[in-house]
Amino acid sequence: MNVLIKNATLVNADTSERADLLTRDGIIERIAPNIELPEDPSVEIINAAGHYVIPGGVDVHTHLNIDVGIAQSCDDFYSGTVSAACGGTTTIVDHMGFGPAGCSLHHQLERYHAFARDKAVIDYSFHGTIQHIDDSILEEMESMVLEEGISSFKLYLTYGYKLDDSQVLAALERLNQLNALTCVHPENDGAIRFLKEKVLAQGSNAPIYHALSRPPECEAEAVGRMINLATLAGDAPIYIVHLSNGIGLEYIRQAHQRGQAVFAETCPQYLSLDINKYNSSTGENGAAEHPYDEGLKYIMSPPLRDSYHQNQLWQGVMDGTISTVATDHCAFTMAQKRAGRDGFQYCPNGIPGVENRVPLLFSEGVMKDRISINHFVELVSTRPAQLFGLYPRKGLIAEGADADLVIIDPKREVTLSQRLMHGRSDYCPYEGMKLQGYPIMTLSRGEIIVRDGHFTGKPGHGQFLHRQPLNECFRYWEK
Ligand code: DUC
Ligand code: ZN
Ligand code: ZN
Repeated sequence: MNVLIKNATLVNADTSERADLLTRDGIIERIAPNIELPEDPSVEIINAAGHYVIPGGVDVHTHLNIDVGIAQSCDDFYSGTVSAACGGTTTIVDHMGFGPAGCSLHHQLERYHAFARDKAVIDYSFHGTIQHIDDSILEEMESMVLEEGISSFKLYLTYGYKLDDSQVLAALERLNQLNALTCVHPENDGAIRFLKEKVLAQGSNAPIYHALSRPPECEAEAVGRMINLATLAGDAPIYIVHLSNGIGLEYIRQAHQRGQAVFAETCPQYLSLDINKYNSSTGENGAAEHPYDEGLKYIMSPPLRDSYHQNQLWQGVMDGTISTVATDHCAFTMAQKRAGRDGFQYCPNGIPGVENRVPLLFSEGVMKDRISINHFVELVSTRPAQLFGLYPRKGLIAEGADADLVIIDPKREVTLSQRLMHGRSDYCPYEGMKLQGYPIMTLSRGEIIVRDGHFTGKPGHGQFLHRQPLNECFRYWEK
């Protein structure tokens, strides 16, 4: 399929331009002020007058097919990528889950290739997952980066496979040598254990105690520690995932003032939902069956914070301290979440969101005048593509780039609801939220895969993306 988009406003991270755009064989072939209608009758003509055309969204934090020990997430690489496409995302980089204790990096990679192949409807890659450190893992990292195209790795400071400081240093040093980006889930494990035991000993197991036993300081301490460890490891660049609080944000700001390459991601849930969700006993649709059910929907780590932190995060987005907005999409059904009726500690952590990111940031960010449309494109597409070795093939509207394009109608009003979503979770965390502007068409490598909220693509269209090592310009911080 080839497409001619007429009368569009093409938006990149640094420019907006009124022009026509022609795709051929999955690539953007031509951009010009007025492209003549081609003789070829197979070219579909789309009039995009009054709409924005942006490079397809790049969500660098999803968890599809993940087994979190107490539950298996409900979205696989088919349902999760259909949902992504319907929300204007055309590339994901999935955080692989943990494999058996002691397994190699390649073990998980092969499992995830098998999960995604034949299922994904948009292009995809994976972050490596570091569950332990030894000589063989450090050795294996090289072939992961150079041969497999996996140029970023995630490590955890909490959960079952947390690394201690010496292991973190070994990982940072090695990944830095290989020009790979280290992503970190920063929460102080010991502090959480202490606080959790305390609330549970008091018999306090309602959803709100999930948040109260993982306060902002637990996350901020781990952010600060990572910043210092990265310096000790020879100025290794780091990427902080799902930043949810203002204290950690301040540490990142200070690191930037020293020129340190610390990149931060936040997520729509931390910008638009707050801690009061855990105390709610009624949802949008009236009384819940059990007093905990509404709060359980929002059990995730780190948890939702209060409005102070929410405002700080918006400030960080607006002033550029935060580089990307991703989702941490980790979807469960209410039946799975209800395990937490016996206590928050039994509720699988995570929420759906891959379909909501682009529209939510457009509406809350651009339409509410917090960020420019170009800055929005930078946050949801260009900067994630650059940091994770996908640019300029992804994250850019230019001749020669992949024709991954999303058309947004700024006049379209949508009230978010589970009924409109395409994933397998049976609730939407943003139920009832009114958005101004919405994606009306998604193209993946020139194929129209979503028209007006209807998925028209096919499983297996998505290709694995062999990613480049970290670009030299991201070895230090420069705005
Ligand atoms: N937190 C994570 O760190 N991963 C998956 C879901 C969640 O809530
Ligand atoms: Zn995490
Ligand atoms: Zn995650």
